[in-house]
Amino acid sequence: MKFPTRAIHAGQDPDPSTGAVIPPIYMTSTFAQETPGVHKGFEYSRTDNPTRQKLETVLASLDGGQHGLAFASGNAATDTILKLLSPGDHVIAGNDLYGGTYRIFENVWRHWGIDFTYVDPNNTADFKPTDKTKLIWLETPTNPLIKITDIEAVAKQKGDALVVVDNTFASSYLQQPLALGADIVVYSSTKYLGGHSDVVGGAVTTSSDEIHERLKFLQNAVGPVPSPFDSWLLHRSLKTLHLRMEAHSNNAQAVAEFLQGNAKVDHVYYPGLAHHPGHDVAKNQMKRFGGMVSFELNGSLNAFSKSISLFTLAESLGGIESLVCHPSSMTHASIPRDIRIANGVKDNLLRLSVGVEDVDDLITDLEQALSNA
Ligand code: P1T
Repeated sequence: MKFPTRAIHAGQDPDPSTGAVIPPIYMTSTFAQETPGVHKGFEYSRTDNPTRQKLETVLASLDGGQHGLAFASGNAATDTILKLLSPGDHVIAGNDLYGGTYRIFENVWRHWGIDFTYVDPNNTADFKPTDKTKLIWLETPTNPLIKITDIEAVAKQKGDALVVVDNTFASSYLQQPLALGADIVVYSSTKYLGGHSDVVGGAVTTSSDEIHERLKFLQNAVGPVPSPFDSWLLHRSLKTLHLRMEAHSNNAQAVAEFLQGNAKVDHVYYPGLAHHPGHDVAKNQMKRFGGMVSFELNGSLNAFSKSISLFTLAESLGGIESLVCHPSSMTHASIPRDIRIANGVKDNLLRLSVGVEDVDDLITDLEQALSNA
């Protein structure tokens, strides 16, 4: 079955006891047992919950994977994957990635003896593992510079290391990392999967039974699980993912082209623009170029922020409403300034999460805010 059909039907059979077309939210922490160990498949909601299980079914299906796991946040999902490692192991990651991921790597896991090396996301050869490399961590498109890494090329040279792809910016609809050779896909489902800025969540998919067993063990043993209500909200959102991603991509392309010609804009980062260094790779590995556009402002940041009205100044991304973020003071403030600047995240960089409002209204708003900047 094709993607939209799976998005709407996977894990969504009508409720057998009542016929409800939308299965109810199983808002329960525990489940009755007839005699010890005799039950209907569920014991305790940290271990498993029917609403979460339905979400995990559709997550796996949309990624073309065998298994899906839902987490309480994207960071919780990232942290759980890192628990697959042992002291002395080495990770290679791109040098442009979400500030919170960098913070988990450097301020949580380095302390436990994991070594991290950061390389140029554009350069496949830099991701070649050493003997100690156990994970290759790709974020593509990257946050916030929207760089593109060739997943298939990195997977071909991975040796014994596992390739993890943070697919948050693309979503399952635009990019299928498992089919390109990745072992694990991770999401902040707070973003496009959720799509309405009303839920924080994370997700992991894989086709490996062994990896799934280890992550499922950690999910239960440590407990970073989403509530039944959050699981239900996410499942509802996934049914329109394909429609939203098409609309985000259309709007972002138009916004990027508009920004490119504006005197108050120094540089535009969007893989749908022909000058973008990752344009050709993105064309191959993504269905569309997505909804995230970054640019360097040649003007007053404060005046721009005060003038812009349809784009809300806020962290996060991927919702139907447009947001603007200043990475150096917001999402990437946990990266030391010298490292951030060396990696190309300048103080005048702004990141747009282009929503699905009318695109002419979005461009009119940007035009007036830039003229005031
Ligand atoms: O916020 P949380 O659901 O825990 O997800 C973390 C995360 C993981 N990976 C990527 C690529 C992300 O962008 C994020 C979260 N990012 C933001 C909050 C942001 O505004 O960039």
